[in-house]
Amino acid sequence: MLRFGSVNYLAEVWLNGQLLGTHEGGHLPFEFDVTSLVQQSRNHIVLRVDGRLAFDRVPPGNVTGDPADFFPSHAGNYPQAQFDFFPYCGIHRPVLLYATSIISFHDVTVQTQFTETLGQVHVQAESTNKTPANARFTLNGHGQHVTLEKTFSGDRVEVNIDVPDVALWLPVNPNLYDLLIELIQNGEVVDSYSLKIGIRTIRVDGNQLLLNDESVYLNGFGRHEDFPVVGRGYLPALIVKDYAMLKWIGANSFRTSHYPYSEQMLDLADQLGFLVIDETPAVGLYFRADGLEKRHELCQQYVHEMIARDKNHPSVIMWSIANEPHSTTPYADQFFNQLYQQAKSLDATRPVTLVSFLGLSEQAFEFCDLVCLNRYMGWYSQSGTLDEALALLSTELDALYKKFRKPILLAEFGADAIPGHHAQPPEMFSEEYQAEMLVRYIELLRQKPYVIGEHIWNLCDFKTSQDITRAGALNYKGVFTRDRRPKLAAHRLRALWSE
Ligand code: GCB
Repeated sequence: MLRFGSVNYLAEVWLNGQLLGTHEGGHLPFEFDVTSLVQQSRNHIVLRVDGRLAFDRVPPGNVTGDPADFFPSHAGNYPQAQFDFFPYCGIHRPVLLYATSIISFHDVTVQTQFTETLGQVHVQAESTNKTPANARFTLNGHGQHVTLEKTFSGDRVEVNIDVPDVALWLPVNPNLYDLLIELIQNGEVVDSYSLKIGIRTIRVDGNQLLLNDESVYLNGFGRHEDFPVVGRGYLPALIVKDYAMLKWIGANSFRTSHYPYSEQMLDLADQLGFLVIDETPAVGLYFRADGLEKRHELCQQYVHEMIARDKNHPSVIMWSIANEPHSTTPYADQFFNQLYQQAKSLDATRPVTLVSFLGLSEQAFEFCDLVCLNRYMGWYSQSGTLDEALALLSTELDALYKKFRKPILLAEFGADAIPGHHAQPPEMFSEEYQAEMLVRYIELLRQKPYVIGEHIWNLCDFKTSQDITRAGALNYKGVFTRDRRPKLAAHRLRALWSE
C-alpha cells in the first residue's frame, strides 16, 4: 500500500508508468494498493500536485461574480483564496509504503461508555477475511488485563469488553488503555492491530457540554499548521512546542481550524489530555448554483474521510462540518443538513457543529447540536470601542440562546497585535489592545450560563494571502508570534486560565 498523509490540493499518482489514481483535497490521507505494480528492484513513483485555486474546489478560491456571494475582504487578496490562510501546495505529511498480510484488518471502530465504575468498550473490526476465523481482543492498562476471543466468519466481528474500576479519560487525567486485536486462522495469528484508547463519553445536555456526565468548559484557541520556511509541512518539533505553549498558558482545548490536523497532533492530544474540535477543510463556502454539486460531493468526502481517520481518538469531542460558509441562500440549509446527518450516521457518539459568523440568521444552528459563533466586535466592527462592542456582543449572545436554546461556544474572537507595538491607552494593533479585548470578552462570556467555552483566534500569528488588511501577508491575531514567542496577551491569559 502506498499512503499519502496529506497532499494539497489535487494529487495524481503513477507507479512505474501506470496511473494509480487521483485524490482531491488536502489534509486527509489516501492510499493505493500497489501489489500488482510494485517491482522487486527499482520503482518509479510520480506525483503531480495541482494547487490552483478555483471556484468549484473546497476550500474555494478565485471566485468572481456577485460580490454578495462572498466575503468582500477576500475579493482583493493575492493569491485569491476564499479563506484567510496561505494556500500552501504540495506534500504536507509523511508518505508511507507499507504491507499487510493478505487476510488483514482494514478498519477498527472503538466506542466507549461507562456505568458507575464499569467501563464498556465496543469494538468493531472489519477485515478482508471470508472464512471462519477467530479474533482475539486484549485490553491492558490501569491494573486490568482483559482478553476475549470470538469466532466469526465473514468480514466483520464485534465485541463488548467490560473494564472494571475504569480509569476514565479526561483532560486532567488522560488515562489510556492499550487495545490489541488479533486475527487468528488455523491457530496462527495472521494479522494484528494495536491502538491506544480512552474511555469517556461526550454529549450536549440542555445548555451544557458534558464530558463523562460532568459539565466541561472549553478554553483554548483556533490554530493553524503554519511555520516559517516549512509552511504547512509536518514538523514534529513544532507540534511538541505548540503543546508546551498550550499547557503553559492553561488551555484545555482547540479547534483544528480550518482542516484536520496531522494524526500525530491528535495522538499527542490523546496523551496530553486536550479536547479537540475536529474540522473538515470546508472553509469559506459560498452558494452559487454552478459547481454546487461538486462542492457538495467534496464536503461529503471530507466528512467521511475525517471521521474514518479520527473516530478512535478520545481527544476528539466534536465534529465541525464547516467554518463560516456564506450560507444565506436557500441551497445552504439542505446542503448542511445533509452533512450533519451524514456525520451523525457515521458517528452517533459525538456532537456535530458548524462554525458560523451569521448569528441569528444561521439556519444550521437549528439542527446542529450546539452553536459555534465567530465574533470580531471591537475589531472589524465597533473598531477601537470595546464598551460598545461588548454591549452588542452581550445582547447578541442572549438573543442567540433565546432563539436556539443550545449551548454556545465563542469559537473565534480576537484582535491583531503587531509584536512590540504598544499604546496606552490601548489602541488597535497594540499588544495592550489585544490583551484588553481578550480579557474583557472572557469576563463577559463567563457571566453567561449557556456559554460553554472561549476559543481565541489565534494561538499564533500565521501566513496568509497579501491583502490591505494583512501587513506583510500575516494575520497578527496570534497571542504568540509566528515563531512562538508570547505577546502581552499570552501572559494575561495565563494568569486568567491558571486560576
Ligand atoms: C474569521 C475566520 C478566520 C480568519 C479570521 C480573521 O472569521 O474564520 O479564518 O482568519 O476571521 O482574522 O479575520
